[in-house]
Amino acid sequence: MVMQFLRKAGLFLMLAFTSFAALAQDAKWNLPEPVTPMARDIYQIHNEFMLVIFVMFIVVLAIMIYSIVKHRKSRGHKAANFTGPSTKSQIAWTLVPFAILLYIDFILMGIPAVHSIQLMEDTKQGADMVVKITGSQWRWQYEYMDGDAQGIKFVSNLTTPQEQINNQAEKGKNYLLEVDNHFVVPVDKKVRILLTANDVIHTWWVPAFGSARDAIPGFLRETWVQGEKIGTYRGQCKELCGKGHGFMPVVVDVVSEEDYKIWVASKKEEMQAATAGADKEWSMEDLVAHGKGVYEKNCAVCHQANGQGLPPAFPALTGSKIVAGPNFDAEGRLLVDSHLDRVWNGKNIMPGWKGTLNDIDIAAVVTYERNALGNSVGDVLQPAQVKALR
Ligand code: HEC
Ligand SMILES: [Cu+2]
Repeated sequence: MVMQFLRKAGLFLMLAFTSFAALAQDAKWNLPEPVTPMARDIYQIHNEFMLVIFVMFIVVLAIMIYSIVKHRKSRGHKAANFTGPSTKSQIAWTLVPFAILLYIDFILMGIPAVHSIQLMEDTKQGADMVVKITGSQWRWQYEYMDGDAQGIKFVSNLTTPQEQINNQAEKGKNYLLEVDNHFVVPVDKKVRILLTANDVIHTWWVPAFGSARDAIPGFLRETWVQGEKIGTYRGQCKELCGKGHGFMPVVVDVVSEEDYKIWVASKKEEMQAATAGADKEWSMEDLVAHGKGVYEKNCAVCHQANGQGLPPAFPALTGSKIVAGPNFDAEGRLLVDSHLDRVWNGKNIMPGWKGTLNDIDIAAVVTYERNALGNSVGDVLQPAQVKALR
């Protein structure tokens, strides 16, 4: 009977162990390798705390096992039946554990924890540059506030193909952790990050940096990053922020000083080129072609690639009265609740795009929506008309 049970239990344990070992091979057991001073500090106190916890666990468990085995009934031990032990011993067995915990909590763990928190909060001291990061459903926008990079501003969109998300294609290596525009920072420079959000609470989080901070609408919150190792680091929004919560990753390139300079120059050129055509007259074909790309990157998450939306949360653009209506009144003023007004200013969950997209992108996406996705309004919105609104 007993042998049979042991054999079965042994077999079970062996199976459990082998499958566990197989799993363990590619599991990560610790925090990712820290690459900023903040992450290193967090990593260190994490390990220290684990050690404290481990020692406490072993000591308490050892006393328990010893007491149980040593005083078992078969050895002739009997449960004590005393009542009302002396006040002295009561005070002692309250104060001694209290003192031990006081020491562990305040000295062993408290001091390093306070040090770590101070490090996290100190965003200003020695900061080399400032970047403002804005979360919105469901993308991050980066804005360089000072230095050579001042004026650089871009949106970072998920690039994982829809087929991979729908299980129609094999998932890539950086599945849901890849974006079109990486956030680029120079190595060893302290980057002060100002965080806010347009709609709901998001969290900008890169595990290897140790920085995670909520981006809250109406507030400017801060964190900082000082990448010590050149490389690409990936993170995610970790605040449940709606349907696209799992689709707004963070990708940061920590690059050398020279590479950073090259990147700043090329980004500025790119931005100039993107707005250079704002004054010329565009053809409908060119606007629709450009608008398709803008739409798929920025609008399709909610309104769907085919324009059918997901009613009632996200209205269809195909057959929409707003899309079919005029944008300007007879005097050329923007009409309230017109197509362009909705795209420019947003409404409720619909984000306003005037701060995110340039004039060409807005003109193109509006023209696209009016003349594609099953609509054929037949008119063109020129980038110059959008520019005039600014
Ligand atoms: C986060 C989801 C989301 C994204 C992204 C989004 N929209 Fe919307 N959109 C909405 C919602 C929700 C409404 C309805 C707003 C309301 O009336 O309350 C809407 C309404 C609209 C309307 C009016 C349609 C109607 O019939 O009410 C237009 C036009 C529109 N969006 C265009 C765009 C364009 C262009 C983009 C991309 C540049 C875009 N949207 C991106 C959510 C989104
Ligand atoms: Cu989010």
